[in-house]
Amino acid sequence: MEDYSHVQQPDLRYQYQFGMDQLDQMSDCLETHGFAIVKDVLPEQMIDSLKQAVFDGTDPDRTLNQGESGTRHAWVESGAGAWQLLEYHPFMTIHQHLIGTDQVTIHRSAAIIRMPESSPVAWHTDWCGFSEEAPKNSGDVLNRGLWPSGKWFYITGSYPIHGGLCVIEDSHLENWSGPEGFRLTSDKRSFYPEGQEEKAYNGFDVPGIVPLFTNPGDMIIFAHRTYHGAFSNQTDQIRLSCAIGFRNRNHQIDIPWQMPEEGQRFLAELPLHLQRYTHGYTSIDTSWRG
Ligand SMILES: O=C(O)CCC(=O)C(=O)O
Repeated sequence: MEDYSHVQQPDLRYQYQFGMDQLDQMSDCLETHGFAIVKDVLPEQMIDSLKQAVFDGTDPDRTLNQGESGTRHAWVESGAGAWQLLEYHPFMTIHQHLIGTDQVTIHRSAAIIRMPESSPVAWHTDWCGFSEEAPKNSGDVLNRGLWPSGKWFYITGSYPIHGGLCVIEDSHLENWSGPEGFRLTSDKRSFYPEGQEEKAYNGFDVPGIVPLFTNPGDMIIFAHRTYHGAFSNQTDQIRLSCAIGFRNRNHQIDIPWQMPEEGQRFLAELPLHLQRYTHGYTSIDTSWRG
């Protein structure tokens, strides 16, 4: 296990944590620094039911072992446990503020379980818009927009020894060329130490790193280009996180895959009053290759 004792909570050189009544400042911070945290979005009882929904959608039979991680793509399709977020006004208010309209559609969603001793997640950007080639996989099709990419709840908290998230300040800027002492990989999706093999870096001794320290009800937001990674989970507590993200529903995406059965079931079963969030819903087929 790596030693994260050197990774401290950053001094608040700039304010990056906001209340629900400061959403304009949240957007300014996101634009300026590439990330922001909204404090106390979720009430206590919702945090507990979301934990259950993350297990139900990601590892219903609880088969994950020590050291493993599990991701459920299109977690919103897993059922009512996830849909409670769509019913929750403060959650939708934040998203509508971020997208700049109430005419939003569900874009992507996911839940992640990271067991004790699970490995770190190497530094990367989710954005695939650097490439001018035809998309090669589902992420490449869906991650080309200019709206925020991360919109996570780390519902067991985010902090370094618990597999928390970290971002690199200013890495959302168009001319960002990697941390000092590092080079961007040729696809620009990650970086590696100068003079070493070109391979996504998973160390945390990186200039500009901002480890995120959040409570279970806080929402972590980052911009489409922001480079991020996650520490290994060195606690004996399972780490849980989930997210549902939106795009402006006028932004149509032509999907090259057939709507998977689970996506079809979701569209049919979602209560009528929530179907305003599924115009142009794409679902995802992670096995699709272009
Ligand atoms: O928290 C994690 O385990 C990783 C999250 C991540 O890499 C992502 O949002 O792309």
